[in-house]
Amino acid sequence: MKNKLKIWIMAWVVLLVVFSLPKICLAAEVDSDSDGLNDELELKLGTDPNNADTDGDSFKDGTEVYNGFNPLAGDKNKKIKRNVEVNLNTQQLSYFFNGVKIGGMPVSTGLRGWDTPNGEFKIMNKFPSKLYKGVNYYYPNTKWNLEFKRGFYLHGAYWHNQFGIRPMSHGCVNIAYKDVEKLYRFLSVGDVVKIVGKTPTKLPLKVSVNN
Ligand SMILES: [Ca+2]
Ligand SMILES: [Ca+2]
Ligand SMILES: [Ca+2]
Repeated sequence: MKNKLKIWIMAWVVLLVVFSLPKICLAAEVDSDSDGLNDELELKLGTDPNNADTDGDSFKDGTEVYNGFNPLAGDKNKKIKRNVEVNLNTQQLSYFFNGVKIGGMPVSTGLRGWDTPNGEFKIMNKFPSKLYKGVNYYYPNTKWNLEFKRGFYLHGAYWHNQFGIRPMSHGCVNIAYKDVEKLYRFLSVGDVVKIVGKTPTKLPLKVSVNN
């Protein structure tokens, strides 16, 4: 009898956990005050998940963070730390606000022999549009370019769709147009770009669904 009771209690506990799982997973997606930052991120960043404009400067928390401004500084625009990390092994880029990861995107870095350089760099220049050309390529009007080392950029690429799948470039970090503008708006000259890992050799990293 005692054992039966134990089994019943365990079954109820399992059921409870199973039914509450989707809610737990969903919490990361909930944006209670509709300010563009989910509740979980707001807790990490120290903003109020129930107030769309924590510092009352008329700009929403999410708008401030994703444009690189401090959502807690009012109109004083206190300096905050913004940085990017590109992992060559995984062909993924992550970006951080005050040490908190607030987003990521797949990329295509330099091909073997044209490897994107490892190290810690700083954004030197921002150009909304740029021409890239070489012996076998000519890409005019390329959008959203962030130079992090002389001649090396994080930039949009409209001529392929291999982001997160394989390296494609002559050393730059290629990003899909749907992702790159957000990163361009977020980063300023002087922000840190860290490149880690090694150009992968076993390819593709995942199966392409588009090509
Ligand atoms: Ca929010
Ligand atoms: Ca908020
Ligand atoms: Ca604000």
